[in-house]
Amino acid sequence: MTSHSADTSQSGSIDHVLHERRLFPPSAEFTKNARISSVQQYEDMVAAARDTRDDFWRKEALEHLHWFEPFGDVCQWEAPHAKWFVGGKTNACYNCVDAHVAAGRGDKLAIIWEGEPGDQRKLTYRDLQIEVAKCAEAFAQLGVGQGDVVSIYMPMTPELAIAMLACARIGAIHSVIFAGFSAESIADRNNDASAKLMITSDGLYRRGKVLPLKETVDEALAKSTSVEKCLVLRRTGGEVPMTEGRDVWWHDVVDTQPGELAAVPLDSETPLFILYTSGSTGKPKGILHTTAGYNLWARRTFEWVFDYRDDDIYWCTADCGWITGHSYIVYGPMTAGATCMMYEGAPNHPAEDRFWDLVERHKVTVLYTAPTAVRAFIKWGDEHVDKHDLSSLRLLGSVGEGINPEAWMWYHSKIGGGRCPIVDTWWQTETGGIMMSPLPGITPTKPGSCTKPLPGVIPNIVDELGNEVDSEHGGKLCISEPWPGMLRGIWGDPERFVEQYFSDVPGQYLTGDNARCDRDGYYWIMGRIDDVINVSGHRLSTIEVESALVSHPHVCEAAVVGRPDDLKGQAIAAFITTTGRDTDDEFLKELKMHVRKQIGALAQPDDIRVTAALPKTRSGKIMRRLLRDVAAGRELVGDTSTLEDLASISQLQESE
Ligand code: 6R9
Repeated sequence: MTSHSADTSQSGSIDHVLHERRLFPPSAEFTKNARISSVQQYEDMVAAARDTRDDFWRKEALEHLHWFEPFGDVCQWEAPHAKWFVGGKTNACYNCVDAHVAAGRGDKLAIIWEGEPGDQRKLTYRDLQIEVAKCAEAFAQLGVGQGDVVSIYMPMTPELAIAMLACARIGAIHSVIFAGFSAESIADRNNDASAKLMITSDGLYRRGKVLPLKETVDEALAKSTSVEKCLVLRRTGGEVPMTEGRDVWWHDVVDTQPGELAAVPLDSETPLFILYTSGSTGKPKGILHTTAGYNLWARRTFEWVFDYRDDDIYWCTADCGWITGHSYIVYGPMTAGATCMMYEGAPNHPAEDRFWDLVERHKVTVLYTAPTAVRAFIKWGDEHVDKHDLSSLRLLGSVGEGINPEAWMWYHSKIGGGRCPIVDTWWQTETGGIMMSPLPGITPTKPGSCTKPLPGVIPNIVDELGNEVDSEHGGKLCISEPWPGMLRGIWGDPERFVEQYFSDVPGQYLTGDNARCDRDGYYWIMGRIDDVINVSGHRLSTIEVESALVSHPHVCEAAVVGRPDDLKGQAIAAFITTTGRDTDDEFLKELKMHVRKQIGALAQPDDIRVTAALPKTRSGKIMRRLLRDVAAGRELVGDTSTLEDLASISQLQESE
């Protein structure tokens, strides 16, 4: 291991992250072959993107996207509204698929897929082109055209990527909904986006069981006012109800098409997709990304950060229901022409070594996963890793939350054999792609830091009032200049877009994260500034969960906070007051199921505590800070003088 260790005895709590000083430079071997192989090269790119922004991105766009018609202005920026590659015509599906076939690379594998039961499929870029064209042809037959919204609620099968790309092919807008969300959540998203078509499957495999999807979709469609048709993929072969006139099978309407429809030239700013994510209010917001800028950002950040090589077998373990799956399973790697692994199921089925078995058998070279998964692997024990030959790996990535130094060290030594650089990538649904990350050939890494901004990203740390602060001290993280992959809006809510992201510091994008920057210019993300919690790398707003709890007839009031959890990063702790009904274990179980039904399994509270009253300030605000301490089992700290009901706090502590 190439550790320049200043102090290797530290463990990795938040405090320790602040004192983390270990430095891991890339090996000379890695640097020699890397795409970006000198600090000078990086600094030149950073300077060019900053000082001659339009020239830099003009060149990038001309080299790395296909243009049916040339663009004029590179960037029109009237904060907070950006237009990139103005007036040009391109197509994200063409860039991902057809461009490779046209360039004689049609035989290259695009997707190596494995289902949870062990079934396998391999699709070349040419295969993908035909499948995507068929799917787009079926869309036309189902009355879906440019500008229509298509909701996708599917397992991680190739058809999920095919459906996304088919939308891009004709200018329909996809809205992928993670296949763990409830019928309520699907209906909310369908209605908010006025989705016209819904795509799903009979079910999916998870930990050896078949989970039904179609039934959930049926329940959602009963409440979705705009959806006209439902396209159903047969995955598990289970019996599912089909509604006459509305539901059609994939094998009937997609597989029977000729597969010839060409990609439609689309204006650069054509909406590509909506992806719902949690903000600080209860209502998830539909983050809007458009075609050219997003596509370029996804491709270039993929190539830079993952040091992409033609012979890589790249595996991002995310689900396409999240932004990571959009940018780093589909749009980034496919535009680059990479061979992508895709896996349907759980990491511990049939046993805890499934990932390592996949890496060994498919000779995965680049692995991109989340800290919550790394923590689970640590818990399951090294023996599952030791059984497998992981020598094909050359680079490891992390995303979703900060990676604790212990998890970083384990990932580095146990999975990476001490030889693979780790890229800890910081970014968001809104940013479209990675914003800060080590470049694996040049950046010495510090466990727990996402290191430095990529070319074109200008971070700025401000205080409560929006004034620039000493960045070593830390503050709110903003991005002060536009970048091609930035969100273009919140679907149907232009005011919220401005208010949420661009009003704290006018003209600058507010990320919602706190960060500090150390003397070496390394950034450390310190967590959210708002009421968003991060459960296993998934964003949830506390209010969303509170609203679900309060919608139960026997819950009067609810306060939800995150508490530290070894595996999930944060677990959900709920405090409630009730109508006085018997609050036994049965009731708490019922409440957990209720939240599950309202939002989905990932929002189910880990603990629910019933209390006579919630601690509030005199102005009636719930004192979340105190509840966070109670939930974490910490001594109460800070000022409690404004507490309306001190008794409620002591009662909460007793009930632990
Ligand atoms: C890509 C993705 C975004 C929020 C973000 C931040 C947290 C993501 C991180 C990280 C520290 C990292 N986050 N990556 N925090 N280090 N490497 O996860 O998007 O689901 O929108 O979540 O996740 O708090 O603001 P999204």
